Amino acid sequence: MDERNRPIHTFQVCQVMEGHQNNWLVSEWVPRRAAQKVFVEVRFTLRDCSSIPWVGGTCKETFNLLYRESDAPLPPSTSASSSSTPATRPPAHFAKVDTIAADLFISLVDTIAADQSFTQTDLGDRVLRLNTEVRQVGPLTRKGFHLAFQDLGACIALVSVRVFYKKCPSTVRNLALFPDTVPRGDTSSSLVEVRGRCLEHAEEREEPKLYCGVDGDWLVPLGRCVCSIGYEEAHGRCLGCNPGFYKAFAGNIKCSKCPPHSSSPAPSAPVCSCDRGYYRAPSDPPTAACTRPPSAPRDLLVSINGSTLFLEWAAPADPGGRRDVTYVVHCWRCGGGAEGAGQCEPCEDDVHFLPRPLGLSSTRVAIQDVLANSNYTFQVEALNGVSAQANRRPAALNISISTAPAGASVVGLISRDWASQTSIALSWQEVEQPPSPILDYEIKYYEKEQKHLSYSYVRSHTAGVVVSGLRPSTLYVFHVRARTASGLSSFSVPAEFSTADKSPELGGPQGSVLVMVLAAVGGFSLLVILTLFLLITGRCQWWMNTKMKSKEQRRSHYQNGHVVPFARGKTYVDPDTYEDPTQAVHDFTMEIDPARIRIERVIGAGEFGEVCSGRLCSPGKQEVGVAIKTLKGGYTEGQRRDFLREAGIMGQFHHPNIIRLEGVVTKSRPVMIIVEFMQNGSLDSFLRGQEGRLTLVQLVGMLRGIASGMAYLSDMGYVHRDLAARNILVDEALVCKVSDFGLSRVLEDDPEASYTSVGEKIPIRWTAPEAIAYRKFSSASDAWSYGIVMWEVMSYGERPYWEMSNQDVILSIEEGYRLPAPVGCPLELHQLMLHCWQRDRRLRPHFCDLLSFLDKLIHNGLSESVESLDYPFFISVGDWLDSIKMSQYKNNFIAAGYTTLDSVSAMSIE
Ligand code: ACK
Repeated sequence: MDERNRPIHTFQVCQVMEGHQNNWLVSEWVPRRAAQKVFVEVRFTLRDCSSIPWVGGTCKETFNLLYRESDAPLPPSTSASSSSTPATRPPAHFAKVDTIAADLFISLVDTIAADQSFTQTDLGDRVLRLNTEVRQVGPLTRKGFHLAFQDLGACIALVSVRVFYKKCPSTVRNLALFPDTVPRGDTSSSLVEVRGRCLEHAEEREEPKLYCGVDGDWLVPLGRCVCSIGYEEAHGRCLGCNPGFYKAFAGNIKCSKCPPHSSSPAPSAPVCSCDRGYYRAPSDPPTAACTRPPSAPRDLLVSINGSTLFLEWAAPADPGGRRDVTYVVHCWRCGGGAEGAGQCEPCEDDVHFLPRPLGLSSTRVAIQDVLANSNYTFQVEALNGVSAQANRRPAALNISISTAPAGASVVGLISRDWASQTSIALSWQEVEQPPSPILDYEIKYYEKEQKHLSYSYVRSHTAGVVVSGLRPSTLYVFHVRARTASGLSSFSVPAEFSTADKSPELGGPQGSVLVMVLAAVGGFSLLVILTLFLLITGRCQWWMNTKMKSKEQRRSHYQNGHVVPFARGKTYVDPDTYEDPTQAVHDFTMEIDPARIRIERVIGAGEFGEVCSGRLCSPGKQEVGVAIKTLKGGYTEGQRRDFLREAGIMGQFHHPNIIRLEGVVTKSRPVMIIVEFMQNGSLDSFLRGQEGRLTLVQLVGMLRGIASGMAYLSDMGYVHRDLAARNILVDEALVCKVSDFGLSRVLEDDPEASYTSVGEKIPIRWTAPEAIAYRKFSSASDAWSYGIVMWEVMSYGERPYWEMSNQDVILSIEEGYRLPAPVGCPLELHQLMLHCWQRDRRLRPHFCDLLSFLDKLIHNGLSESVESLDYPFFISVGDWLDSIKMSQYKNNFIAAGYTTLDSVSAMSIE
């Protein structure tokens, strides 16, 4: 009976009175199955020896647990003695698991009964206690094993033996199924990593994993599966969405009700299909409601102003449930007068829509260039994102209008004034009495050979135009028509003209030896006439020519590239052309007695020696402040010549914006060059110290001064070659003067002259590409440098191209990059810089043009100058686009109505 008096079967032994006991009980063969390690739970009772009267030292209080692995049951003889016939010999090859003792013995409070039986119920005051002990056996590798219990003389009853192993049971976690897993059997406690498999209608998000611990517990869940589209999670499984619901994305989200105007009759719908007459645009998400095309636009109105029509309408009453309504405008012209009436032709290609005819999001459009005396019909269609899917014409509204009759053709015969390789100048005659005032002319042209490729357009306010950006040696066809208040006239009779031939050996704009020779002869004749004239009049106001040149003269001067000024007064003489260069110093400078000079302090270091400030006294005159450039001792004759060379050049110039030479000291030591003192030093460092403190008028005034000095130099045929803010000096009244004539060379008497020299250091950031590439220095390359000086001034002495390397500067210029407008720099000044930085040097402005532009800018008042300025350098928007390497946009600009630079300057970001 157990402790609760239930009958139990036991194996028992109690040979405590006899010595040398060795009794064995061996189990049946136990198959191992998946176990690597098994647990053996033994329940038993054991009497303590002291409770048994008269027992000696032979009594034991423990027994041994043993096991033996085998792939099949052992034969009975080996396996054990039977319970009926105790074995005298212990079974072979059993390994000991442990010696087991009882935790709790039967406690005796009275004398024990004589027969020693544990099965007796009448134990009086004795309390029977069952012991439970668990031992681990393993790791096991064979197919099964026997257990054995060895008694060496104890009084013991074995009540039960339970053999088991532990496993992590199959489970579902995060919608993944994990199979039964047996923990590792070795002694290490490392976990078994198990990969889960997603349940039906679920898909893997991150690899699902669990770890099986030694005690059969699942640990550390990782990754997960989610329900596929059309399925949602319920009770740890993925179930299909009900009809009327959908789920468009895999994930742990619920099915959603179908959006408006859609349905899902079957379960597990990934998306709801649109009801009849409703659609989804390709870009609409499945969550979006189904929509339909809009109704027609409303209240279409048309008005006319000159040759421009304006259409306006109201948005459709029903946008179809969408916000992406756009409009398309179709145009038909149905002839004018009696003879053309009734015949209608599409006219989208003949007129210009502003902003465009298709994809309009606003409810208005302007239509330019409508013909006079015509009937136009316009149709405005409303579209939205699903119009393309609705297999029917968009809802539309029509309106018609007749334009007033225009006068007769107003453009006479077109003639060619001149042609260069890339430009052709045209003019034509207006008919005597145009029916209504001519607003401007539209010139259409194309390459004759490629007629069908594309047309280009330019506009002109006068009866002439220079069409530029053309290809050399190419025949072009030109048509001209006038725009009057009552519409466009028809095109003139076409005229065909060719651009000049390319002549790479000469490289001049005219490109022909003949023209060069003629130009030289003409220039010489002009010089002779001018000399005679000057002799007669005795006046030498040569520079007045520049100022008095009419705008037309300047323009033709510009159009023909950089030609030498029409009338030149004095020409610069290069000291190097003297047989003895020191003679030039005598001719152009004044020797000063060093006693008249008082050196006060050193203000800097020049190339040849120190630069000092001091005073110069002249008899009968006030003392003046001077800067004194010295030639340091130990110089060579060559250094002396180079040093004085600058004085020989400077002495030839007399202009308020050129540093004034007071004289030289050559007959005593140290050799000195004395120039006027400029209180604010060099322009670059001056600007850096003034950041943000000068007004726009002051900055532009400084630029004007530099342009004036440079105009003087270029008129004298002098090329500076090192024009940069560091070589401009500033006096106390902020007057800027060009200085540093060390690098300068003469511009020879050739109209196109600029020459190539070799092996000189070049200030890359300030120098024009052709001067860098093949030393082609000219007034046009000085104009490039002037653009850089403008940028330096407007950015308060910032380094051009910042920290870019010289090589990168060269490459980026080559690729068309140009410095952007400095902060706060007016648009027109930046445009002027861009104009100076045109790749084709012939297109760069002359200094006299720069000067007159800046004068205008100053006189028109800088603040409101944008509206009031015209752009004397750019003949057309096309020229300007050419200059900034955006020629491909010419037609877009013209089509959008940006035909003047004024209108371009007023353009908004939109
Ligand atoms: O930037 P700065 O003060 O201006 O430092 C240089 C330095 O001498 C070396 O060239 C200054 N400098 C040169 N010529 C003159 C001048 N005519 N008047 C005043 N400073 C001058 C220049």
